[in-house]
Amino acid sequence: MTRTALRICPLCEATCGLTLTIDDAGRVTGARGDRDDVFSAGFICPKGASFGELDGDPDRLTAPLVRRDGELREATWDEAFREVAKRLGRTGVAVVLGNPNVHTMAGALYPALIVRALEDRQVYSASTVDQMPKQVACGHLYGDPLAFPVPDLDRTDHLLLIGANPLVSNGSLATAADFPGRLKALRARGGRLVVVDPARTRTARVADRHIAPRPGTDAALLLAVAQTLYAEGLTTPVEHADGVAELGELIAPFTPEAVAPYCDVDADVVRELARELAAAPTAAVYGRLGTTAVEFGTLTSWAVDVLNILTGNLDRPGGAMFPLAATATVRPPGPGRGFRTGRWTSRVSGHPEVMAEFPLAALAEELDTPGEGRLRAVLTVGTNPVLSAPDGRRLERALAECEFMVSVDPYLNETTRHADVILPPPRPAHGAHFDFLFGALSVRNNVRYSRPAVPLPDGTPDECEILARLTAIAGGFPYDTDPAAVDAQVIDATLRRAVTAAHSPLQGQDPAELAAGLTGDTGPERRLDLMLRLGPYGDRFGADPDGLTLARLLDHPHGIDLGPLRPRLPEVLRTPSGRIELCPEPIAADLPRLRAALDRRPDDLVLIGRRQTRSNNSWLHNVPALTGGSNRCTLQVHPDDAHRLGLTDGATARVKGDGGEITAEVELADALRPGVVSLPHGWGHDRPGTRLSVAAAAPGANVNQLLDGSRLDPLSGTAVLNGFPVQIGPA
Ligand SMILES: Nc1nc2c(c(=O)[nH]1)N[C@H]1C(S)=C(S)[C@@H](COP(=O)(O)OP(=O)(O)OC[C@H]3O[C@@H](n4cnc5c(=O)[nH]c(N)nc54)[C@H](O)[C@@H]3O)O[C@H]1N2
Ligand SMILES: Nc1nc2c(c(=O)[nH]1)N[C@H]1C(S)=C(S)[C@@H](COP(=O)(O)OP(=O)(O)OC[C@H]3O[C@@H](n4cnc5c(=O)[nH]c(N)nc54)[C@H](O)[C@@H]3O)O[C@H]1N2
Ligand code: SF4
Ligand SMILES: [Mo]
Repeated sequence: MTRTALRICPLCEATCGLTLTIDDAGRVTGARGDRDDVFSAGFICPKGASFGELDGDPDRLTAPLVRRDGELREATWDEAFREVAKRLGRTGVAVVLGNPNVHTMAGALYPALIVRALEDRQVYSASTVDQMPKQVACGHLYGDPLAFPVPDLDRTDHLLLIGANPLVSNGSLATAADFPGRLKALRARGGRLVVVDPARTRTARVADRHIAPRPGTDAALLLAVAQTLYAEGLTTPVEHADGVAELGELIAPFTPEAVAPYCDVDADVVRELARELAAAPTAAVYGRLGTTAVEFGTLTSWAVDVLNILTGNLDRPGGAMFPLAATATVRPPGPGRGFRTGRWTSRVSGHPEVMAEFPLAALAEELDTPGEGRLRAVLTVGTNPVLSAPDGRRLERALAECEFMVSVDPYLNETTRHADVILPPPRPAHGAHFDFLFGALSVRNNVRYSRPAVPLPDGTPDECEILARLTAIAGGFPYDTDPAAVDAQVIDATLRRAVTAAHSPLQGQDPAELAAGLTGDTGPERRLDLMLRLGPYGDRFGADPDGLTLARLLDHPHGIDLGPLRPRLPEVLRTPSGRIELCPEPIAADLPRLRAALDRRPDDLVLIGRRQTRSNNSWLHNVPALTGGSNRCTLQVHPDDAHRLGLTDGATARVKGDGGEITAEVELADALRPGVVSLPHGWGHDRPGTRLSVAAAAPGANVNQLLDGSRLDPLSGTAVLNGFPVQIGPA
């Protein structure tokens, strides 16, 4: 006998609804798209389809591991938490958070509590190898680093897509199930798709126009587009923007002619881009990893929004809009405190903090450099920085030497093999799922929740419980503190604020009484109920009887559609002026660096990344159904370059960068711009002491070993993963 259960897919930002088939033994035997899902309507990709195989991976850890006499051995949960409480300490701890935290409830609900509970800590995350430049740009423009405009995909007439490959990645910072179908629909309704990417990607192939600039030069390209808008009188700025005239002066040097040789894009093409953008009834400019993990990441991210603002497309249907999540905090409009970075700096290299984080690329030096203030201990949650961050070799030496390391991770992999304690979350089928983050990035407002598809065995904690217990330990409480107490405390604190806040519908009510009225079977569910009820669609504890509650959401297992995106300016703005600040001082101060780059001699060969359809960063290489075929770690080289470098298809190449040397199999690819080579990341599964039997059989090479951690976008601390120089020859 089999049954089915609904489960939102946690494997990428598209957040597709899946229908799982489950057998009597609780094994997931199949996954298909849930046709009734209000957001994804049946869409699924090969990763989602192998949910069952991933869920049942025999290499997944099923019990904690604790290091005894130098070896990681299985232990009980009690022993493992006791060991953490004994050795983690509350000072000198690095908290390192990885990508899966944006895909789990635990990752949304607890890391901030752990950080706050520690007395003295440093925080690192995948943000500084990913989207931090966008956050800095939005922070300065809108006063809120989490106010991301997303392209209004379903209504736009013109999409200018820069450094993103949603046909492979399925979209990022623009949550849209079935991105391919939505792009097809855009073109079917007469809309236009323009792709800017040094590689002719799968997305570029379906575009009306593909422009292939030199990697890393997009900031200049986009500013020249903006400069053309001014020069030709094509600006129609949104009414909430300050600094329009000042901006025109600031970017005046970036004329199409001035940037053309640097970008290797004709000045006329730049002008056409500007005219098309201005002429489109509605248009959205959208950039992703090729605009963030680059030398001028923050400037490029800022330029993307500048174009949306100057063409009047920010915050209007068909343009770039701010989603409104069901769990968003409702705040009265008005000026805010604005956004600042550099409130403190890192010990070794003096990197400014950005959103209270230091660059992930600087973790190794903070760990291995002796002196006062050196980190003692490391807590990793869902991250594999030995592969995903620059110079993994140095980082792993540092991890091996640190006093104590604990990892919350289902795998014994390149990073976690250095831990003293590994706390594995259970199979995804055992977990509840709610996308706290992606509601704020969704191209259509919606809310969906999945309860666990398969009940957890008694005595096994889910990831929320694991992190709640770590929160208690970080706060100095006994290792066996009831995790529910952590949730209860958060609920109490939130309600105490809500009953005193100005404009709150709960003013004067009794927090304890309100807390008693929450529903949900677990602490995290009660916290979700609270956030939904206080949120913009919420019932506000009865003030709006038709409003959203957890109970109401549970009555809609395929989710609730909350409608198309709606204009939200000026309510989203938190700048001191209460306006969009187009020319923030830190950004203006970085422009001379870009201007200087225009005169630089281009590098002979630069490397960019590429994502693979059946992969996800560093951790899906152990699922047999997703291995092989296109999912291999090959160095793509343009045939002209290969000829010049003495490389042939299938040969082994030696690749050298600042941080070291690797070898990889050559794959000839005329889809690349000459002078550009490409390697995917997340490979390099050849280290001893891991438990990844499938991945180890086809390990690939770690592209990030080519970096030494010194190439960063200075405003955001984000590593330059795209467009860095390499030397290549036959092995
Ligand atoms: N050269 C290069 N490097 C890159 C990139 C690139 O494009 N080029 N991309 C960068 C980007 S965008 C990102 S986001 C980072 C990602 O880098 P990381 O944040 O390090 O993420 P992953 O490599 O996906 O590793 C995820 C880890 O989480 C574990 N895990 C999986 N599921 C769960 C779960 O449910 N709970 C917990 N606790 N753990 C889980 C996995 O076993 C694995 O150890 O890589 C970056 N690195
Ligand atoms: N299948 C799959 N899906 C994923 C992931 C995965 O590993 N596999 N990872 C997930 C994660 S963590 C993220 S952050 C997203 C990322 O989502 P995307 O950003 O859409 O994915 P990428 O493939 O990294 O796309 C970046 C594009 O930028 C181009 N590029 C590189 N350098 C430059 C440049 O200087 N200028 C321009 N204009 N373009 C450049 C690259 O050729 C590439 O096509 O994908 C997510 N989805
Ligand atoms: S597109 Fe993303 S969310 Fe949808 S099934 Fe594939 S991996 Fe899962
Ligand atoms: Mo990412």
